[in-house]
Amino acid sequence: MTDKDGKSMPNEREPGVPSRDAPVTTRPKEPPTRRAFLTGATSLFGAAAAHVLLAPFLGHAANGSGDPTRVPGALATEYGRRSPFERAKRLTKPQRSRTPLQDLHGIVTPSALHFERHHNGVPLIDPAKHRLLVHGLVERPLLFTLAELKRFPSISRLVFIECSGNSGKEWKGPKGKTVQEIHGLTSTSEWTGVRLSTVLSEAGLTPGAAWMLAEGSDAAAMTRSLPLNRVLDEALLCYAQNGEPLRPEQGYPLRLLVPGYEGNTCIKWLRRLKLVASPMMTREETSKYTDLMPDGTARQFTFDMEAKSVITAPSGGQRLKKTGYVEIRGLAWSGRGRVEKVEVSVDGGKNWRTARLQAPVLPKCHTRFCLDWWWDGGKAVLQSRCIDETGYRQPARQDLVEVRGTNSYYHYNAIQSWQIDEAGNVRNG
Ligand SMILES: Nc1nc2c(c(=O)[nH]1)N[C@H]1C(S)=C(S)[C@@H](COP(=O)(O)O)O[C@H]1N2
Ligand SMILES: [Mo]
Repeated sequence: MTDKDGKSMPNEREPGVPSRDAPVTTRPKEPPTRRAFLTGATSLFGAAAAHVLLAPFLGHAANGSGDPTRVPGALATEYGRRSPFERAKRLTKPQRSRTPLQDLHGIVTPSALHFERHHNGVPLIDPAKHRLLVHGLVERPLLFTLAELKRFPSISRLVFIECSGNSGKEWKGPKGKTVQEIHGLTSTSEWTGVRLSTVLSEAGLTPGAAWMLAEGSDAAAMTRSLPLNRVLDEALLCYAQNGEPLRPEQGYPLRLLVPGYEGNTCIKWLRRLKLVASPMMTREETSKYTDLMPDGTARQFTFDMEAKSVITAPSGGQRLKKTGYVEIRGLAWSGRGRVEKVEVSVDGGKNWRTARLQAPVLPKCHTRFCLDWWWDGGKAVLQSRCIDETGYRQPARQDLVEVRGTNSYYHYNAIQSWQIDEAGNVRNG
């Protein structure tokens, strides 16, 4: 097909030629026009979205028969897209967005749906100009380009990140509506980079180097101090996520990843590591990321994300439409290591059954669990609890509050309850 200037129009194709054994009469006499098609599509996808999302599939649409075997499909693309029928999206606020956990399968979060938390926006950084400075208590202060960092031996690991503020509003009681709204500040990616220990051994630590300040090159210039003896074995300087360079939102072109630690330690847009003798007591580790205890003291440097789990289906805001078989599905994780076991209750914690864990079960990584259930149409309260390889068991809300009080905002990992009523509606409770 050509337009009026005679140029070929790759997105608009002839209606399909029927296959040999298909009756010719099924071919529409008058295929709907592109305009008519878009009008129809508009009701499904919205005006602006219809043009963008469906443009590659116009050949199909013009065919009008609804039979995808009767017309050649969309052409190959340089950078892929999802089906225009799929609508899962992040729940955004200006400086954060939440992963739609209820819509995901397995353990990997698609990069485009990884949660985001930035303290002052996402910077635009030219990787060719980006540098990492390593200085302080080192024998040789060094300035690295990205190309130099990529030359070092690489390592890839599937690891979750969780913001320590995830589910923080639940300290005051059940507040959020959906699993995305309550627990969506956690995601899992395969991260690739160079070990922190590799880079630090190039610089050479001098005696007395016990902590490390990490700094980002965003408008917040976010910083955290980290204890070297805890992070040296595992921390990575990452330049890739799920097989491609980091997304800008995840710290392009370089981020720190401290597996199992609270998300804010994973400094994005990383530009500086300073080796020091003791923590620098920056704004983020004094006014911000501390936990106020019932006696008025504040716990500081509570880095580890304790074991947690949540049922993602059925979950808040959803409705069970039929009685009978339901696969209860969820995610469990621990910043201390592997998930050992997940137990699920359908009666508000009176009885517990052991859930199936889907392989792979990796340390400091989301783990998918499932349980067969028959819903009889009655009321139910769904809960899950994670037990990690250290033997730690995710606490009930009252047990957590007994120890921590309700002054805290960060590090809320209590058991989530989903109430189901006789109509099948699922609510936080
Ligand atoms: N430079 C910089 N690094 C940062 C932040 C930031 O605002 N600036 N936010 C932190 C917080 S609070 C979290 S929870 C994680 C979120 O990582 P993500 O946006 O890739 O999910 O990044 C951390 N690293
Ligand atoms: Mo965070």
